[in-house]
Amino acid sequence: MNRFATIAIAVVALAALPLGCERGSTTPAPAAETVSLSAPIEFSIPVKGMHCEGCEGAICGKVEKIEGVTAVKASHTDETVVVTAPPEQRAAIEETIKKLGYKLD
Ligand SMILES: [Cu+2]
Repeated sequence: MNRFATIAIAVVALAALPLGCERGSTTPAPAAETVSLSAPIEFSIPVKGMHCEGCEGAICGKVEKIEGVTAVKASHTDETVVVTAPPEQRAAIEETIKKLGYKLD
């Protein structure tokens, strides 16, 4: 009777082990990598110093790589960069444009 109980416990313990492993391996974290950003909104940033399509392209290329940015439209004739992005990313976007050598109003 006693020996049977010991075996039963051992079987339960063995059965629980791979189950625990499996639970551990299904948890790894795609969720942990998604930073929580607000919903993107469209806003326009006045930018001085763009004088051709090359300038527009330089700004678009850099800004669209910023996390959360879903659309960028630069216009040297309007002197604006219209961005669709989470509002908390605005500072990073403006900083990126400044680093490219353009002036913000
Ligand atoms: Cu240019």
